[in-house]
Amino acid sequence: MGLRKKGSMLGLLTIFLLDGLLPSMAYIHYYRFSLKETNFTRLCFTKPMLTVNRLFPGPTIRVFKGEKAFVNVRNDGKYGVTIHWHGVKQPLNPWSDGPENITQCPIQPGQNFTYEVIFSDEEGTLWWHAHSDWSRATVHGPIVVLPGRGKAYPFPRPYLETTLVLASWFNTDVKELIDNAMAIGGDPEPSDGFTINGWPGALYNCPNETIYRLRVVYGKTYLLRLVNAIMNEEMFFAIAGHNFTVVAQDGAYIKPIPTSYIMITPGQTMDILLTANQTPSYYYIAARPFFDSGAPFDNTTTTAILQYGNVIAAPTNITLPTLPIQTDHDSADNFTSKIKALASKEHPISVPKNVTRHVLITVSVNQLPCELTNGTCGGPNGNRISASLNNISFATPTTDILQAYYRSLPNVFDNDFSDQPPLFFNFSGVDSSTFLLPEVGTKVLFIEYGASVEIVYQGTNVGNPENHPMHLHGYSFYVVGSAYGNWNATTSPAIYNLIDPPEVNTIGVPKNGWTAIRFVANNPGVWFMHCHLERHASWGMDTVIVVKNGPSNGTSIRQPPSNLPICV
Ligand SMILES: *[C@@H]1O[C@H](CO)[C@@H](O)[C@H](O)[C@H]1NC(C)=O
Ligand SMILES: *[C@@H]1O[C@H](CO)[C@@H](O)[C@H](O)[C@H]1NC(C)=O
Ligand SMILES: *[C@@H]1O[C@H](CO)[C@@H](O)[C@H](O)[C@H]1NC(C)=O
Ligand SMILES: *[C@@H]1O[C@H](CO)[C@@H](O)[C@H](O)[C@H]1NC(C)=O
Ligand SMILES: *[C@@H]1O[C@H](CO)[C@@H](O)[C@H](O)[C@H]1NC(C)=O
Ligand SMILES: *[C@@H]1O[C@H](CO)[C@@H](O)[C@H](O)[C@H]1NC(C)=O
Ligand SMILES: *[C@@H]1O[C@H](CO)[C@@H](O)[C@H](O)[C@H]1NC(C)=O
Ligand SMILES: *[C@@H]1O[C@H](CO)[C@@H](O)[C@H](O)[C@H]1NC(C)=O
Ligand SMILES: *[C@@H]1O[C@H](CO)[C@@H](O)[C@H](O)[C@H]1NC(C)=O
Ligand SMILES: *[C@@H]1O[C@H](CO)[C@@H](O)[C@H](O)[C@H]1NC(C)=O
Ligand SMILES: *[C@@H]1O[C@H](CO)[C@@H](O)[C@H](O)[C@H]1NC(C)=O
Ligand SMILES: *[C@@H]1O[C@H](CO)[C@@H](O)[C@H](O)[C@H]1NC(C)=O
Ligand SMILES: [Cu+2]
Repeated sequence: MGLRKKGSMLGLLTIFLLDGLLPSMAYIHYYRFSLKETNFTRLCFTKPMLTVNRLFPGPTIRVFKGEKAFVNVRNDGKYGVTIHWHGVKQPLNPWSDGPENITQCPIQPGQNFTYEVIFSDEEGTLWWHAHSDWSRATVHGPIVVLPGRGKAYPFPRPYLETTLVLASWFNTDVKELIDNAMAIGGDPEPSDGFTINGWPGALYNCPNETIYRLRVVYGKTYLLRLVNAIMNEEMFFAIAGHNFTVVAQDGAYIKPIPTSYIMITPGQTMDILLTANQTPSYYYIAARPFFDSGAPFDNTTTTAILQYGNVIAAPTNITLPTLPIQTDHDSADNFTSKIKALASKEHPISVPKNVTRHVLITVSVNQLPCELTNGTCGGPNGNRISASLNNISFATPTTDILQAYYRSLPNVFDNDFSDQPPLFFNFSGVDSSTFLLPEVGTKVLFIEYGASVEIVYQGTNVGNPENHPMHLHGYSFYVVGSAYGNWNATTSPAIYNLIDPPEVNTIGVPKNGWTAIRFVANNPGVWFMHCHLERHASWGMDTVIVVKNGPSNGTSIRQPPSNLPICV
């Protein structure tokens, strides 16, 4: 289970053979994903779970910058599934983006669909995951985007590189778990543990074999591509006895950050350079939640072992790293605030300076009246838990919005998601009742092609406020500002960073605070925008932006593929 040599793909032979069979199409990659229920015994017990190619985490997609991958997904599971290519912009091609009933209907059991995954300016680590009910818990894997062919990293070439995927482990069927929670309107049970590359580690009641080992050679530097595929918790991550340097986030380079820990939210990826220069021994790599709300969460710690290859006997005592305590938002913020775009000559950025479309979106967890006829709901005061953006709790339609928009089908969505919350009050103050009751609807935000957009996400003190990792499909965006309290149109822009803001696809909005993002709406399509905490997304903390077509064919949504699973 050591580091894999760059380019050698142990265990992924079928996939890469296919790739290798087509040398004449060097810049197009072909993958086959076979979704099946698989029995896993490595996690303390046997449990059937849905996996891709019997792997957990699933296979790695590897491309060079700007290339293309065709991924044939064949579903032999029990339920319909879709796959999303998280952080891949898919220029003009929302048809392959994946979220259920937003850009397509699910691939039904026995069916298959070929996604065309179009890379453009992404470079670094991204990931793919299922985007239907909670199947992403087990259906996910890394995407590695290498520098363009013949190009180098903007840091010394590492000796070797590997991926590290953080995931949630549920000792139950995740679809039943969320379906039951939604049926009674309560908080779903937290996961039973976390894993690193599919292994929970030493701190669970498991046999000692259930740990991922990263073997290193003294003196060498390793590139660790970290993916947070966890369902409901943001995570602190550290390596005992070692500092490391973060060099990229969400498929874009950042100014190197030397640090002893990171905070990474679900949906985010971080590329880390680790030099094995400490006393040769065994060291724990560990991750546990950053969770600053009163809601229930999985308060366990997952570990892997960093093992110097020339150490023969396992020491009896292996040191754990010091991780910030779970509620330590200072430590979370201190790390996050250090992240700046690399913004070099080779990797320039282009932050919109002249905003033409201002959008303010409140982010809340709230409540709806119970609809059960035979009992009370599982939320506070017997209500049903809900979540909203601009106090609208998103209702997933039964016809996909992309289809409805492209073919002008009526009664699928409303085009009146507002640029402002319906009401202004002291969002982050003590009044937590104003947005307690949201409106339910399928409202989408229309944006003109080419607009320079600023979206301010404003956290509210409703329900259990917490840090929300907001994710936007079809784009990456610049995080120009973030602070606690209420965003103020006069004073807040004064603290914006328009020089080297990080360019990401997922950003944590601080509890009772705000985060401002900017992007140019140059990718027409129907793009989902949602909290990447899965229970919040299930409760309605979602919306859709529709970026209209530009003036030409080359600035317009492509034709749909002929075999797209459509909603019937
Ligand atoms: C998984 O294991 C259970 C019990 O051990 C068995 O009944 C089931 O058939 C197995 N499923 C698969 C897909 O192998
Ligand atoms: C995919 O579906 C098509 C029909 O839509 C079928 O002809 C083809 O054999 C299927 N491929 C796989 C790998 O299941
Ligand atoms: C598991 O632990 C036992 C004793 O505690 C040890 O002999 C064995 O080598 C360990 N196995 C692994 C894979 O570490
Ligand atoms: C890690 O960095 C801290 C300062 O941030 C320093 O005090 C500590 O000695 C460093 N640890 C190692 C192992 O280099
Ligand atoms: C998490 O668990 C630890 C014990 O492992 C406990 O000390 C701590 O209070 C718990 N934190 C929360 C927020 O529940
Ligand atoms: C392991 O660590 C504990 C506490 O740090 C210490 O008491 C014990 O002697 C150590 N055992 C060995 C074999 O080093
Ligand atoms: C965060 O950074 C500030 C300023 O650098 C420092 O005073 C504070 O101690 C740090 N907090 C934590 C928890 O590291
Ligand atoms: C900013 O955008 C507005 C609206 O499109 C336009 O009228 C104005 O000229 C622009 N200003 C600059 C400095 O580009
Ligand atoms: C209420 O009715 C539903 C079916 O409509 C059933 O699944 C559920 O168990 C019932 N709950 C109680 C508390 O009786
Ligand atoms: C998606 O639409 C189908 C009908 O086309 C419906 O059965 C399914 O429940 C919808 N999914 C969600 C998450 O609402
Ligand atoms: C924004 O800040 C200015 C200057 O401090 C203040 O006058 C104004 O009332 C604030 N606006 C809101 C909506 O709080
Ligand atoms: C429109 O653009 C697509 C690529 O997005 C291309 O395949 C097609 O040929 C173009 N059509 C015309 C009429 O230019
Ligand atoms: Cu959230």
